[in-house]
Amino acid sequence: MIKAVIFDLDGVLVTTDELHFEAWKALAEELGINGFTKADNVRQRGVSRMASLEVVLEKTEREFSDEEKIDLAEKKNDMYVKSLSGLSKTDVLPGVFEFINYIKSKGIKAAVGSASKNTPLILDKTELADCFDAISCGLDTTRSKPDPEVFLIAAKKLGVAPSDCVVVEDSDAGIEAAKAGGMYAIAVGAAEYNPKADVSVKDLDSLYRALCILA
Ligand code: B16
Ligand code: MG
Repeated sequence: MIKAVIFDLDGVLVTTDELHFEAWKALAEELGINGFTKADNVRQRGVSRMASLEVVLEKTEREFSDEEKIDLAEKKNDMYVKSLSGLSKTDVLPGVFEFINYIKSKGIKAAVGSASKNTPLILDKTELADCFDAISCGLDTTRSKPDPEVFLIAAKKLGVAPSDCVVVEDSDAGIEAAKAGGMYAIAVGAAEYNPKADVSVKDLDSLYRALCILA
């Protein structure tokens, strides 16, 4: 029986996926890489900041030391955090508040399971923080999706067995992580049609509307 829904953050709850793309593109351009595209950015979804940097660096012959890579990742994060300054409740994706209220009315718990170390800041700015019973993010983990760690920590914080959890994800790495953790997986957005997902929908708004018709 489903007792909890664990939501990914960027691209599922909030439009910050677009801001990640803009910041990585700006960093790529500073490095003389002009061909950084949305297709490259799809591969950065759900994976850690350092793994995302590698997707950018694949596009240049230049070699970087570990220290230089840390500096580059920090530079991108500074640009990204600056771009979050105007973030507000209006950046929450359609259907999110409604869907969370719906599951809560059924006694189902809600948690966040995100790779992002900026999760607390984003939840605060978008007024989503109080919606969740538990938060698990890049600040809690040592392994990045597709490892299930971030979702298993969320389940543990909720006190719910992994087999009673559903994960909502917009990345292939996240769908893989949910399944590796023994959870159900709902694919949305960029991960829609991922064959490993149990269910695929365009977004949470579509899912919420379908539930309302059936209710
Ligand atoms: P940060 P999610 C992920 O968030 C993003 O999808 C991914 O592109 C990013 O590299 C990762 O967070 C780390 O984010 O640099 O803010 O710590 O989709 O798992 O909510
Ligand atoms: Mg995501």
